[in-house]
Amino acid sequence: MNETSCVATDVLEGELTHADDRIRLSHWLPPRYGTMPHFRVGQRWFNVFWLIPIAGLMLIVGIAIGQELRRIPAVQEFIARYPGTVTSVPADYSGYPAWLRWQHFFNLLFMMLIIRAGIQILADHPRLYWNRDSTPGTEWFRFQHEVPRDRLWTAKDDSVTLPGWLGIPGMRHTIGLARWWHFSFDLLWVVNGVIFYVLLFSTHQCQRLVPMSWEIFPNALSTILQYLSLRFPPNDGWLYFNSLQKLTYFMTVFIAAPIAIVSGLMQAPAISNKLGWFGRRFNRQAARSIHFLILCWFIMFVCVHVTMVFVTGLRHNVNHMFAGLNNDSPLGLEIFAVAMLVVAAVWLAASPFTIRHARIVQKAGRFLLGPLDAFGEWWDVRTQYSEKDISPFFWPNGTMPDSETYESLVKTGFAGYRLRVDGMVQKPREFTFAELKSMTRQEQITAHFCIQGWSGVAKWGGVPMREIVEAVKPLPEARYAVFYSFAPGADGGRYYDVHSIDNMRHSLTIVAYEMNGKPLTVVHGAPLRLRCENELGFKQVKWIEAIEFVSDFRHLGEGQGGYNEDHEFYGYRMPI
Ligand SMILES: Nc1nc2c(c(=O)[nH]1)N[C@H]1C(S)=C(S)[C@@H](COP(=O)(O)O)O[C@H]1N2
Ligand SMILES: [Mo]
Repeated sequence: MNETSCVATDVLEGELTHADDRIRLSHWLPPRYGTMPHFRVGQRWFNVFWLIPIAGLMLIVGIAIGQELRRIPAVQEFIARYPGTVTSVPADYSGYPAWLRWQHFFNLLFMMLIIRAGIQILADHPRLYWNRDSTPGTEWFRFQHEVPRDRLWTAKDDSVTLPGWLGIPGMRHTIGLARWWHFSFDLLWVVNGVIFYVLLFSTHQCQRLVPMSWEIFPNALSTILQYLSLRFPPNDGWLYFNSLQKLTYFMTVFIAAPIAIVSGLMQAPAISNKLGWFGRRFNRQAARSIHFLILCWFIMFVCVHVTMVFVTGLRHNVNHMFAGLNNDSPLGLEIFAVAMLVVAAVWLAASPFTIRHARIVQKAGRFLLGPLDAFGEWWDVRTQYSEKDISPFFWPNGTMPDSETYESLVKTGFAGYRLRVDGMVQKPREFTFAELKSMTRQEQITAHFCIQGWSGVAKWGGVPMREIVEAVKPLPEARYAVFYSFAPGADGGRYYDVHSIDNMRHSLTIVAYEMNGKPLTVVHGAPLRLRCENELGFKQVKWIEAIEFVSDFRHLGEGQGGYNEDHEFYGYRMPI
């Protein structure tokens, strides 16, 4: 090795930049607005907001039909026979105990944050698909224009700005922060939900929510007729929910919530890639679409539920759920008002706080979720795909390299490229491109999960990382591998990312120089890019210049374990 074309990684270390602990407008992606949400039927796109007048019209016509129907004697008999409430099961007389009232409040507070952060996550790739690939034009839902074809359009370019009162924190491409909110409150919401399930079934409260007889169905139909005809059934909420209520609550608590959890987890590369056929069948895009439809259900539920609480006797309803009383006292209204003020305060503070204290949000989220991420990473990936699954389109992403060194490598077809591997190793080394290609060539067809939400299947060919690890022999203290890119990150300074050494020894971790049977293109990371299949896309460093083994990464850059971790507040471990 007498050439000196490679830079030692301690020099590269010095080139890593520090990052702000808050979001500064001048350093962030400039705002870009999308479109109104649209859904596609066949070849045509429809604005979602058309559904509002359509629903209004259907409601008006429904009321007229309901009133006509109630004139018919047979319908009157039906309603007399099935008045709407199944009382044949014993009523629960314990009213609304404190645990139930607190859990209801926490649930609504957590759901508000989860929904807002979820919409922010969606805004990072504002398109939904049913197919496994994310080919532009095949989406069924979007709030973004068509993908331009006349220029390089990365997934980051595609992200859109939201109003700060809606998304958390609203600014474009703040998915790193939105995910901490979403996942942290998911965890709290699941804990709240598990406690709720346990208490529900260890008290008589389960009788409120769980249908115990088939009579619930005719009674629910009867309730619909009564509501529609605007002659409401009596509100006996202290003792019983009517059948329609009961069914709706049951579906929300016992069907929608579990589906939300499963469809959320199925979007994780580590989990999806571990599950073999199940992960292949319920691909990430289908899981995302289902997750979104459950969001629609929750939003609809909240709208209808709140409306009904207001129009069927607000004072009594909030006395039940907020004060635990069954009388005419004003206490329920007062507690309800205070609860709503708390919700409004959290609502208003969430986005400004996140922008000002981004690093705190990241650290708090990591504190809460760190152990779960470790669990996620530990799953042993095994899902591979076949040639026919290869996606026709694979979104490009990231900031392209712009250095002269890199340009000159491109001009020579990477003939002069050398991969430097050093740090805490017994045998620091440089590998020429020819040497890398003469090592074991491993091919794998795997799914790529970008943090933003798109995915794609590609065939990758390259050198197993375990072989490189064996060649350089890391010292026992070495715990991580740092990948340095030729390219800068989005806010200047060098792109880098850190991986655990265990992941580097995994049989499916390779440094790839081929994609879909052809030499890797510049856009997708030539000459060399990482594939580590239990982590998200941003950890698959492209345009690799060097690899360094270290015992710790706190001294690198801002110390968070990678460029996007430092600058965009992502988590270092991202198996989900
Ligand atoms: N050097 C570097 N590597 C990078 C990025 C980047 O910005 N710079 N972006 C990452 C992200 S966010 C993704 S999703 C994948 C995208 O790989 P692709 O362009 O081949 O689809 O590359 C990752 N590797
Ligand atoms: Mo990504």
